[in-house]
Amino acid sequence: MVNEAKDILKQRLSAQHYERLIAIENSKLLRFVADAVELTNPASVYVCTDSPEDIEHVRELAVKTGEEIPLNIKGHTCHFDGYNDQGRDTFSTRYLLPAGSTLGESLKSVEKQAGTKEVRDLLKNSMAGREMLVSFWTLGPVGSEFAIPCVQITDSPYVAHSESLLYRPGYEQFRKIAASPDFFRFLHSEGELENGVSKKYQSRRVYIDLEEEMVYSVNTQYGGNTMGLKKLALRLAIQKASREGWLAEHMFVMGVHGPNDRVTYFTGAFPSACGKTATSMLRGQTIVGDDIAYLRKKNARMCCVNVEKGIFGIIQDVNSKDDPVIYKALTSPMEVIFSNVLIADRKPFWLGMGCDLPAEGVNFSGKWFKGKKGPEGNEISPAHKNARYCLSIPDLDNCDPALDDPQGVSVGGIVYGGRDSDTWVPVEQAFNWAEGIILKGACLESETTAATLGKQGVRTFNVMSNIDFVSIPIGRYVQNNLDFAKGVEKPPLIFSVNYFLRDKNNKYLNGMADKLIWILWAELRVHNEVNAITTPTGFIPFYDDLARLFNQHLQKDYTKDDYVRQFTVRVPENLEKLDRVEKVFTYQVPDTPEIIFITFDIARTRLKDAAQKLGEYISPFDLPGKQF
Ligand code: OXD
Ligand code: MN
Repeated sequence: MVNEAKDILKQRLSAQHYERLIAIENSKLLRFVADAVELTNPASVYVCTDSPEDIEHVRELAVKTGEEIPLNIKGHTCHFDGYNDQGRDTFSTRYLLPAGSTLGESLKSVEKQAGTKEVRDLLKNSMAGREMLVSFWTLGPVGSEFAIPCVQITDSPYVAHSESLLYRPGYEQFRKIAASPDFFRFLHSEGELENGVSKKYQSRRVYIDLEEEMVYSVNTQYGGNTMGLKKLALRLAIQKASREGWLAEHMFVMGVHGPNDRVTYFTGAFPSACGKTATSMLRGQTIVGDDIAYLRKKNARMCCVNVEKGIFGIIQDVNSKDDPVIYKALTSPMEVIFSNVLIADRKPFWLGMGCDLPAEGVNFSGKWFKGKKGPEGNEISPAHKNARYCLSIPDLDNCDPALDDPQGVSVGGIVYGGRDSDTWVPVEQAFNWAEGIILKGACLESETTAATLGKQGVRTFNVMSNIDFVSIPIGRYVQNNLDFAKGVEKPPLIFSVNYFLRDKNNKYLNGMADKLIWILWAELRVHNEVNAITTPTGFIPFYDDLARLFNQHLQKDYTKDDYVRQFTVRVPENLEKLDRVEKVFTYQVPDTPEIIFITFDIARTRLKDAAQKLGEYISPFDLPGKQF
């Protein structure tokens, strides 16, 4: 078998690229590449090492093929995905499962044999006339206990280029693991192109083989469907983590800077497009990562790393006032790939950038002018709501020094937040770890956004903000989170945050900048430096503490009226939420741990008792333990 693979590779690769592969001495890798070459039939194969010359080759190829267009600032390019290929396709992303097995109703799957045949048929000859790129990356800091080696095969230099910004190099790491079969594999082809974009988007498929730890992706270019190491690897990692006793989460990691130069590390799970990147980039704080974290227990502490080293972030609403660090990066000479923005005069424009947009240019629909209508008759917006930027964190002014620490950082606090217009208060600490996991993480609901294809604004259950990526039965996934605190001396405190709370007139109750205050308050709680008010749902801040923090960090007068509007406990909405989420667990999660239902009952009783004494809408000033 290996010899057969070697023969194929020898025939199809130049001596230089054949040698690069053979130098790794891994038969599983050789078979994977040989199979992909035979299946997709590329005109040539380029095996990338970690050298700057190889990354330069990929960068140049992206421009030569037209997948990226150079912009007016050095290092900046722009890529467009097809009109119908602007987000993660959660419908066509499926697990390949042997007949008769299931991961639970809510996780989409396809029978393995038939699904594998289907996607391989779509991949047949898909790279004809194009160069296949074989690149090696590492999830997590190179050489650390957290690290997982990965190999990505793609015919899209845009995908390989983006990954060079987002992930740590892995070729030398592969040489070190030698014959080990323990790595993730990704095979992607954009398929037939028309005007530079995937033509057969209706045959877009992203199929995940959990047993083989490999993913096929075809007829798509959008990063979330094609960059294997991002959300596709997260699915593989969740299963691996469950087997091995660690966690893979959809979480940022940031250094929160408290008094006297103290830095406390927080992780935060938010569904896509709900403020996760903006939180990790808060003014005065430092970023380790904005999207995916691996957590392990070490010496009775919970430690975590950023799986990535870059950001593939949503660009809408990034402006000099609200996101000064990113805005500066996006307007300075450094490597940035913009995608699906509006280009005019070789400059990128996006929604919410803080200036008027030009009336014409080029966007994801091709040549664009104000008033242009799409096939469904709606006006096409100048830039897509899910337009993105891709850059490397070490290029940012606020990069945390622990980004590449092989030990990871010790976690002090965890925040969960969704797009919630009417229930949760802006910040609240859970009473303990189990309540935090169950009533904050496992109860997350959010309104759908442009990060995924389909209707926006629909309130959906999104356990730990990981619902799109969970690859094990959901009950077991929650239980793994509950169990993770065992043996940890001081488990991180768990908080919920809500940046999207509105009043009866649908007006947001908070400004964009306010999130800094919630995070700084949480940091003080981790160190026991502020007291809190006990509510039926958790601990909330005292008014005086918030007023001081608003004044000190935002130079803003925080009024008692604002406080009451934001922190009033909304009993009916909280009860409705418990009922909604309980229904999901009851009907869609057959392996729900009993502790979830018990905890829901306890929370319900607390809410009802409080309502009886204090009414359905309880001002924080009416709650016990108040101090002014
Ligand atoms: C992302 C997403 O790109 O979650 O991070 O969609
Ligand atoms: Mn994400």
